[in-house]
Amino acid sequence: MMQYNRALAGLMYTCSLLLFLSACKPATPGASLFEVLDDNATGLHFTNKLTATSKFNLFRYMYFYNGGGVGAGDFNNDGLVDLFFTANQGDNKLFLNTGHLQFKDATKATGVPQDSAWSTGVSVADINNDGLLDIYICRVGQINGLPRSHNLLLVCQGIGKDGVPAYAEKSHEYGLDFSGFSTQAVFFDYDHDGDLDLYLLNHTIHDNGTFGVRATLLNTHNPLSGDRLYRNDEGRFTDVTAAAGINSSVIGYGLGVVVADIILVILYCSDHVTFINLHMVNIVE
Ligand SMILES: [Ca+2]
Ligand SMILES: [Ca+2]
Ligand SMILES: [Ca+2]
Ligand SMILES: [Ca+2]
Repeated sequence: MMQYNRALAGLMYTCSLLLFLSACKPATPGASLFEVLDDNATGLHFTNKLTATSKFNLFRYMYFYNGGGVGAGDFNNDGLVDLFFTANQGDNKLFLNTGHLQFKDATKATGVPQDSAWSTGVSVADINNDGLLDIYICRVGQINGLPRSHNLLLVCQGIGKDGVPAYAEKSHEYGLDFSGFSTQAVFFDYDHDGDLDLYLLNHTIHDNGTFGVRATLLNTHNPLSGDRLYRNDEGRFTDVTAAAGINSSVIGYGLGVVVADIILVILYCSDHVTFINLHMVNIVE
């Protein structure tokens, strides 16, 4: 009887899997489930155009072609997902979704700063828990050949009658005006106290071999390239990187960061991955 149940369960599982896989297949063999719409169809006129010069190029900055970022969220609370694009050498842009896959450029009306600094990743979160989405922009702010800059925190001040959100830059006020080589930030409540904390992923700008023996750099701190963990203390963010035991040395080559229910996984372009157990707040490399 047990064997029968197992066989039956196995058959049901196999049938379910086949049904699932068949549902994923395009209706017509060879046809795509997705359709590419160009910017003339959607209104999403944005290009992260890069122009290399003799003073600033791939040889001067090895992450020159890493690209910008895109954030999605309902910035004006109308039920439609809007988009925010970051640019390296151009302007960051915010597009509001007007429905039916149509977007309008609302950048100027929203007050998003335009200073030609090198923006990288963008994160969308309601940092002050007021029901309005806020935007955090990472930047490369301390490298020769680029304007000096710091990461930006755009806090939504409200939504106008025209449905356009308004932002104010508050990174200094919140303690998040980090200036170095940032890649991406992720907001999450690591200490389970109900407010959003921040992991800031940074990168270095030289090859690993130029820094000497790797083992001598572990447990050291670099103010520009080292990763950071910030605790949200009632709206002011405190750097708790060292206390949390996070490696923030100069040889961090951060490319992406993901938060899951159990562990925080930080992926580097080198051969090591950092796992942070959110319940025990410790590090395994
Ligand atoms: Ca919207
Ligand atoms: Ca907010
Ligand atoms: Ca928290
Ligand atoms: Ca807190």
